[in-house]
Amino acid sequence: VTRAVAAGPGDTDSAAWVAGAVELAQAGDARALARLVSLVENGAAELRPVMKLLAPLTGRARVIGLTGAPGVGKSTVTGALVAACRGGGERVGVLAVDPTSPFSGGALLGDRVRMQGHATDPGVFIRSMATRGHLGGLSAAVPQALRVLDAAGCATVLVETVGVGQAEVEVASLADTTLVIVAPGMGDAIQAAKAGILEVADILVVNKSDKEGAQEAVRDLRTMVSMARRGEGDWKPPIMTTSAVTGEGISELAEKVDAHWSWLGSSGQRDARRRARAREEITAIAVAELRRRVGGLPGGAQLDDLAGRVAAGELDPFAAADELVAAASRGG
Ligand SMILES: Nc1nc2c(ncn2[C@@H]2O[C@H](COP(=O)(O)OP(=O)(O)O)[C@@H](O)[C@H]2O)c(=O)[nH]1
Ligand SMILES: [Mg+2]
Repeated sequence: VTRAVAAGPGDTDSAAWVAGAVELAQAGDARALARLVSLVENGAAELRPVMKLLAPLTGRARVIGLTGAPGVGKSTVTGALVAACRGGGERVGVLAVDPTSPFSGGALLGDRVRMQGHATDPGVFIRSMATRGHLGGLSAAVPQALRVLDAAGCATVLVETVGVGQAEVEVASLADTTLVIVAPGMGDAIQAAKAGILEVADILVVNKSDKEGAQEAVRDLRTMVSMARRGEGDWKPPIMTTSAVTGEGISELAEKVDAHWSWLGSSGQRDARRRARAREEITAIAVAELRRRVGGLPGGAQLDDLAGRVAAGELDPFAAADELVAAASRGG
């Protein structure tokens, strides 16, 4: 059975490899799963047949996003939540999009004691994702990696992203439930508010509650949450306190995540969010594809010609772009 994986992509019979790898991944084979995620990361040619095979197997996983500034404890909270989710026996996936994450390739460098159990637990698949290399960037790679984990039967996937700007707002749009994590005494709450991150939060977490200043952070967040415009029946982000290193507050946090999941279902927001996610995904792929085609037009002669005319004032750049897009749509 392992032969299908050992053969690897690029093999003459890549369709058979793909089918074999998908089957193995579904059966819980971590190596097959890892190789499928690698295909995504590298934007490999096999990606299309993989996604076609996976499509009917997707749509079941619950995606939980965790974001926040470096050092607030995202990875530690993620690890603690993995334990909470595994308590129910379900398979759990972790995607770390934080370059500083101690999760890398299934090996855990940081927080050894808490995470070692997970590293050897076949029910937990952990993977860090690099941002470089993929044409469509993270916004294209992460949703496809999520599809792989979803199809492989992970009931919950936790996605950790470092919170510094646009990227986590994008990744937050992938999640069913987004946790924004802050730590006391870092001015995080205010920074997060400025960066617009609080707006994407479904649950706010003040981690490191064992440290001084936790209550102030809770107060700051409460003020900011109360100022946000919210309609009747909208979800009001609760503010939770945790100490991820001791595990304090983690089960309450896990309960809140469950409560949000239920609300998503009863309010119709789950479907709405997933449609929004699919829209983003399609757009990212289409844009990358168009970019590839425009860049790949024969000899770039048409673009050169258009550029000459635009530079000479014979043609406006919009009309030129229309011509280029039309040509790209005919080709490929
Ligand atoms: N005191 C305390 N330290 C914590 C807590 N959670 C995480 N840490 C520590 O904070 C540091 C950064 O944690 P990490 O999870 O890597 O943060 P990340 O960069 O947000 O992923 C590590 O040394 C953790 O052990 C907590 O609740 N209390
Ligand atoms: Mg981290």
